Amino acid sequence: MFYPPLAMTFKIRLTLISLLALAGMFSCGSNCPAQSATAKPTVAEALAFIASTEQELNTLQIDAARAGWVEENFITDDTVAILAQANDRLIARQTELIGQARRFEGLALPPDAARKLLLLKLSIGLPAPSDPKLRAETTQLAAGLDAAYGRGKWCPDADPEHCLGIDEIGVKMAQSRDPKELANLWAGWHAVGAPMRGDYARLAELSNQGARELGYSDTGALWRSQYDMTPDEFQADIERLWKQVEPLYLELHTYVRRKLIEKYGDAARRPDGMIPADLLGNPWAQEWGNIYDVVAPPASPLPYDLGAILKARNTDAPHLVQYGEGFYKSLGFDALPETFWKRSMLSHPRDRDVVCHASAWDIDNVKDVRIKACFQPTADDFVVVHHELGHNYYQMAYRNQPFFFRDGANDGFHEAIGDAIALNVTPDYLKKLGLIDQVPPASADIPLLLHTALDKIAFLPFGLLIDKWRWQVYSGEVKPDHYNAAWWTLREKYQGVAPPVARTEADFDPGAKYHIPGNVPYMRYFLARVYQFQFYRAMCQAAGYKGPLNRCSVYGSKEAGARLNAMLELGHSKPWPEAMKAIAGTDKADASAIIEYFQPLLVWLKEQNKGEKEGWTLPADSMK
Ligand code: X8Z
Ligand code: ZN
Repeated sequence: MFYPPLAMTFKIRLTLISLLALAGMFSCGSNCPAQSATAKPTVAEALAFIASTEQELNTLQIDAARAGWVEENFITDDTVAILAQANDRLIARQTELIGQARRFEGLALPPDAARKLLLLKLSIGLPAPSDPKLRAETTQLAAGLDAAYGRGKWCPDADPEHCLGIDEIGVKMAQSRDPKELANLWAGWHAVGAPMRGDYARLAELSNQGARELGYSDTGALWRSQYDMTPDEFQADIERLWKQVEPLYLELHTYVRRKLIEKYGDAARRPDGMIPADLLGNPWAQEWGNIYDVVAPPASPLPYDLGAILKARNTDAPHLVQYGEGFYKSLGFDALPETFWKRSMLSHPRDRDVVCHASAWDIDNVKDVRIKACFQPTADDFVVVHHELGHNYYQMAYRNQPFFFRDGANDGFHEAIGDAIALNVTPDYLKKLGLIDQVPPASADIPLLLHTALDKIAFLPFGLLIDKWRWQVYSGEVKPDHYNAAWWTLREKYQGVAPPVARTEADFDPGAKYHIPGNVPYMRYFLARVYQFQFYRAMCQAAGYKGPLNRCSVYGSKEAGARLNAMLELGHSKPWPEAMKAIAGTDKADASAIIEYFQPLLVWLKEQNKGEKEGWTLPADSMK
């Protein structure tokens, strides 16, 4: 998504133009302290600048949020143009304010004020050149790419009635067990990316120019600067976490590959040991829970099929969301506001193009929270509901913070809240909801853990590689004529998956993943996979739970809710390690909780994989 990515997933972060914004002057009007261009600025001037900036950005942000909301709910040439203009104003003003704030550098400010100036400098998600023509080109390209994804369809034949959007393709790829059909669906959806290549390359170039004007080497460096440590330290921290979890992924990959070969034979077998990316139940092979039935241990079907139960009960989208809301309420959080139900888009409208990819919004930075999604009664969407509500409850928890602190401790925190809550959807909890009649015996733990691992563990290398690709693109290490090859080099290296049909540079497969045309940074989701288990374990401890981690549900625990809220209400007011401390008692990201959660499965997988060759070989030209 092109407007600052936070706009879509949690809020419009930065904002529009002000008539008060005269060159070299603060927009504090008659309240401006006396000043001159050369005089050394005072603390009072800095505080006045911050106060007026917060007010201005807050007001203007609402307009940009509305433009984004309407465009994604009703994609037309006009809404795309309106969005581009809103973001043009937003980025222009943001860039000006960052420039003006430079004069306060080196001034001894109160810690909160210094942090606000730092956040002002960091919080621009799509930097653009200050040349108005180039900036307009940037915002138009970005809005166009977002719309192109939303409009994307695969038409298997000449009848337009048969065209499929990504929500329908997602369901078909989850359910089909026919390798030919899967390859067609995969290739059909990935064709959506190809026309985006030129625009994407130009957008990266323009965005880099904007980043350089702001003092960063490229847009990737700006993105990596958002984590209360240097970009290099951040990269090292990511590698540390990946090394902690990589062994789990290798075991899962080895097991799943064998089961797929048992099921599909040659269609799944490759001499290099990689898995064809279309056989994993998801258009991007990012989460594999949908193929549980294919890889299930003998005589161990899942004890219940949540998707089938929801469907049999004709659970509609609002009802699905009410399940999620019920969980948050049980922890002591408020009900969702009336306006949430009136203004959210919860199902695919019949008669217009929308961006179906689920997102949570905070339109007015106070209480106008909403979800935009095309929910279906599936187990996947049961999780997505909790995920999106996690964003909305975070937004509501930090709404009393000043403007600059109304955000997550970092973007990974924002992505982790709802997932941490969804981990509590245990058999015990489903029985409490009346969705199942009986809690399955302890022997069902391995099937349930395997199902969860297919989503959570399988995702880890995917979450890692998307921005590894984008960082290479932004740094210039990967040039446009190698976009697709570089994408697959990373997919092969980290995930051990291969394209089911031949790829060339006529394809642009990154474009078929929402967050690339949508300009949403992705490392946040990798971080969130680690954080969510830390948050979940901390809530379980707060609730006084003592058993195996995978069976914990804190449903109804006000103590767990209070522990969570202690972190949520901090928003972005403190560096993220302090927020981590507030919930988990440690100031480090740490994969020990995810490892603890899956420990029984890891033992089981190792047993299953005995004698099996682990891993895969990479093509010689990508071994560097
Ligand atoms: O994009 C999302 C959320 C919205 S913030 C639905 N997720 C990533 C994805 O779908 O690729 C959640 C998991 C990863
Ligand atoms: Zn999210």
